[in-house]
Amino acid sequence: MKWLIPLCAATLALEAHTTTGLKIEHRVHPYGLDDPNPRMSWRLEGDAEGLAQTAFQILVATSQDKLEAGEADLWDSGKTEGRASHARYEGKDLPSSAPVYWKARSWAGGEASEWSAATRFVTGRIDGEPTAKYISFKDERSFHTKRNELYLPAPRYYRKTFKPEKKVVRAVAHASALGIYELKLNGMKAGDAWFAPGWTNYRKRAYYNTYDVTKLLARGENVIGAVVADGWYSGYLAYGKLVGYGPHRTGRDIYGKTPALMVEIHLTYDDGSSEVVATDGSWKVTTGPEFEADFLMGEGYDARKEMIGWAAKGFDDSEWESAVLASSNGSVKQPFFDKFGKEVQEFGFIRPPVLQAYPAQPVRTIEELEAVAITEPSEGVYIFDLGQNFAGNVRLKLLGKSGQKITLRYGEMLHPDGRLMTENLRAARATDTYICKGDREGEIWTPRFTFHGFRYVEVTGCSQKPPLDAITGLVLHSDTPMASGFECSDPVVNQIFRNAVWTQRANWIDLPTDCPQRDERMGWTGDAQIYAASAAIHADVGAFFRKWLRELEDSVTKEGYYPSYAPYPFGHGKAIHGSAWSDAGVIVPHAVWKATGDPQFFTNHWAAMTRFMDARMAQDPLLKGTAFGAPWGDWLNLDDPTPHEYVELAYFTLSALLMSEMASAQGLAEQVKKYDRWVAMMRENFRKQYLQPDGTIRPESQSAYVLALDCGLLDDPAARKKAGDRLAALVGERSGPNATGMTTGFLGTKPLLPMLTATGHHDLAVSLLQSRKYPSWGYEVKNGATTIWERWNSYTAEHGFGGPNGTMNAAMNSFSHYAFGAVTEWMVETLAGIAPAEPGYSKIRLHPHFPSADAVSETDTISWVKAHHDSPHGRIAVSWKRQEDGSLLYEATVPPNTTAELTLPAVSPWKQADAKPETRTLAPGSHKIVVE
Ligand code: RAM
Repeated sequence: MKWLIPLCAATLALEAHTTTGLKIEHRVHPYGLDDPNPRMSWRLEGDAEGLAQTAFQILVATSQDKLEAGEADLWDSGKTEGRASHARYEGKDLPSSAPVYWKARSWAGGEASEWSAATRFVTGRIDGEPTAKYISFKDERSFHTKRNELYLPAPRYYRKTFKPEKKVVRAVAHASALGIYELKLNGMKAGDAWFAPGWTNYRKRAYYNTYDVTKLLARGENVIGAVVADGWYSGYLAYGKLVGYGPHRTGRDIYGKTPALMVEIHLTYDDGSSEVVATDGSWKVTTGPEFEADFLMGEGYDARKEMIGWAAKGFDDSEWESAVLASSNGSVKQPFFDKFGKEVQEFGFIRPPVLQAYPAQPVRTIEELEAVAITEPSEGVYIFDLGQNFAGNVRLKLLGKSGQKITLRYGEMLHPDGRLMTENLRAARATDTYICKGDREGEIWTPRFTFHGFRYVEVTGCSQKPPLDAITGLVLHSDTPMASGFECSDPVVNQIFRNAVWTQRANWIDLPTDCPQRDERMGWTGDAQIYAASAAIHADVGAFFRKWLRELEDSVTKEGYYPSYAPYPFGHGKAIHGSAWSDAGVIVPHAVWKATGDPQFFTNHWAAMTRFMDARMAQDPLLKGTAFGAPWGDWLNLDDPTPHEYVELAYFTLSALLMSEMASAQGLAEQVKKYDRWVAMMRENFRKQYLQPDGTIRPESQSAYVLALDCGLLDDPAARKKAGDRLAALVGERSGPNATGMTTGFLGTKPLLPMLTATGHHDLAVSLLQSRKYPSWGYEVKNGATTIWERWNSYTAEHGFGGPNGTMNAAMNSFSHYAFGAVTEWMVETLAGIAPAEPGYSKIRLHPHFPSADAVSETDTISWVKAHHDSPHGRIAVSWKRQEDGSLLYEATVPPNTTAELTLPAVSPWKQADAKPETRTLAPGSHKIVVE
């Protein structure tokens, strides 16, 4: 044993600890929670070495005063023995549409902590779904049928005045829309969400958002206002226009023709009685300054038409029309075109059969970006550089004359001559228009019902060169708490990590999208499954995936297959599926369980997951791997394809392995047996069909080896070693002075570095990570990337955006696609060495992997790494460093209520390359270790 442990910062004496980090259903203080038995969690904080919970107690009350007085009128869990820092609510029925207060404390080493700070959430309609009627404007226009003509209707403004009869002590609103909406009360915006109520298959389910509007209420007359735009419901959606899907192949009105609004405000009076103000035919409706508003096409705003004070008292709405019940617009049957042909469908109002509380953090403005430069590639055309590719909007600030038209266009890249590059946006017009009102004090505008994926904004129509602060970037995304950090001695690698995190942020707009800029922005399942574990490292994505997994299940085909994207807006009941894409239905629940420790991610979906596996088995009963759905395979590989059937066998095996693990976690012994049997059969079929006597795989592609190793096709250690060696050789064969030799696509890239490390080629893995040659992550960074590109060859210095002789499709070329960013999973779990050994990190695997001092020839080999992850138990932080004397300095912070298994070589890896690893258990606290 050569480990030297000069310092263990933790003290042995027991110190007071605190109970903190309270969450309910993976959110901190949600507005709108409709689970009758929500999951409540907390964590322990304190410096005492080995701090571990022995018991907990939760108090839940209907008011803060009661909670503070210890009067838990909803639930007192009592002192409950155990280590789990989460429990399901088991108190009285939660009140509907009401604030609820709770706190928790924990015991450790015989000592109770103080009570945590009280936290609050607001319930949704626990007592049933909202019953308010959906309202619309009277829609008499004929259905849009022209594919080649854009149709962009104006959002509608709704207004209602009401006078509470008595003194209101509490007012809780639930609101939803078919479309997207913003709600106001007495001129003030309720909540801070963008794009509420999110994207669902509105024909099956919609969400409502809950707001505590007590403080927005006034005495006497009150005004509710709402603006409703097309959003996902009836706006241009995904690649519908491009490929000719949707009613009349127009790509819009996918779910219905006329957006609709639903609001109910629950007023509780001081005498205990209550009243509900809800949408009905007495509301008024009109259009406002926005003359168009569409996710893909952009927004137009005529400031001269602003209606000052429209959502407040005293505004004259006598010119406004009366709203109508959405159902009164009647039936609208139209031909719908999709992959499966033509079908006449209903585009009139259909009330979503399920209305639930929005289960995740909303999309919010997370950050503002100042412009870093302005260029003028041609006269009067100003391009603002925000310095970072992201998704969101801008705040425009300018001085203009009444009627002056300012046009904003958005792009991720510039052409070499400085022009905005928009070819890759395809049919997304991504253009906003602002018509000035001529305010001498200046004008400020932010579009509200669109977003773009961009770094550059082109501004035209100004009378003179605008100042730098004329444009501010608003970074929007689902407000998942960010949870990771990584730094090392190579700045290029640090930028790779930042690029991945930014790409996740740019694509976390209500659901995991593939890209934020072009006419796609869909929840592609292949991308999501590849990236899910990385996503869960970078952010607390529990609530986010809780929502999306419902969308995924809502889109399952009648055969039982998970679709290629979810929501699946085209097909209405039918969907394309495919190997590795459909597997998201199994892989994502597994990944989120591992990260959060919450089994509901698979228990809630177990029936659908089982049905999927059985349906897939039914089409390949001998489990040989047959073509399964669309043949995307190792998507966007570099001329090194892997057969579709092979990909199917690999992914079917992987899913069966994960199903077995999740079945075992539920104690389903028969199902464990079933999946284990399938795995054995598939391994045998793999040996027969693909594995050669010399240990090579035919047909040979880099991804064939990677998948055989990663998906569990190859279990024999000697065979794995051979496959790893051959994989390394294949990369080597293709490498050269200007080439890394990597050829893997979406499927092969994520496990490439992990499998090289696992088979003894860690130095090669590190040199690929650190390479600046083509293709690599570093090549992107060298060429200015601030996000991860869709393709290795999205841009090359030689061929620009179009590939050699324009052979590459510049239109399908996103600069913000996260699949290749999944390398960050290996960076944190393997290079830094932080991984969950048990779901939710209650047991942590600390197993860093060190490159040889001269592993990398292009640049200095990484000599130190620092990383952290904020787990459910608190921050896990590690660092390692190659010291000047060749020894290894390792430091780790292990959070309370966990244990960590640390594996380090017995002798410094830079003194003896093949020193045996040793594993030790680390208790919560800080640890500093020198390996000589
Ligand atoms: C592209 C999407 C996505 C991928 C599919 C197969 O259009 O952007 O990334 O999963 O195709």
